[in-house]
Amino acid sequence: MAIRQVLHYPDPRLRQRATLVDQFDADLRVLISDMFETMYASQGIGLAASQVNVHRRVVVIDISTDRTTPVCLINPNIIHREGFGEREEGCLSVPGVYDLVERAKRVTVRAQDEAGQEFMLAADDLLAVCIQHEIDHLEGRLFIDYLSRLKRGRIHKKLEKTQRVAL
Ligand code: QAP
Ligand code: CO
Repeated sequence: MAIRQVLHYPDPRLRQRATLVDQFDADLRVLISDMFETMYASQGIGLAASQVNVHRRVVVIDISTDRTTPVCLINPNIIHREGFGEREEGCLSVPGVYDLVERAKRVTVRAQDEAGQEFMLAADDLLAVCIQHEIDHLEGRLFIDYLSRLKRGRIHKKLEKTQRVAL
């Protein structure tokens, strides 16, 4: 197990589209366990493989407060959406930035587990939002893409600077 480095906006690698997982092997299991470890260590509720610079369709989520309800989605697809709601989002790749985003209130997702077995998951509220947010990462999309140009410009300016300091 290892904590992996999380890419920060505006790193262009966050814009890469992730490809389908077709090998359900030991490498995949290591990736998944590292992703959970990285997410738990940074107090996150969701992490996509894209954020640790692995451009494969893998997502881990745990929205429980006691951190005991891990959910892993491989090759996830939203097959049903219902309703709309606005909720404050953040992202480990956009540290210190939180803002409201409108998304579907309920989703049904079809995915594979780490053994390649297909399953469906119906989610609402925070879990539904988190699933949509993480699947966006696999497409190279970030929650700040839904904000106004003005807000995005400010976020870009702020994080571009801290990125430079970090190098
Ligand atoms: C996505 O985000 C999400 O800025 C997961 O300094 C978030 O886990 C979906 C985090 C909210 C729905 C609602 C962000 C940790 C964690 C930060 C996260 C930070 C430390 C974000
Ligand atoms: Co995120």
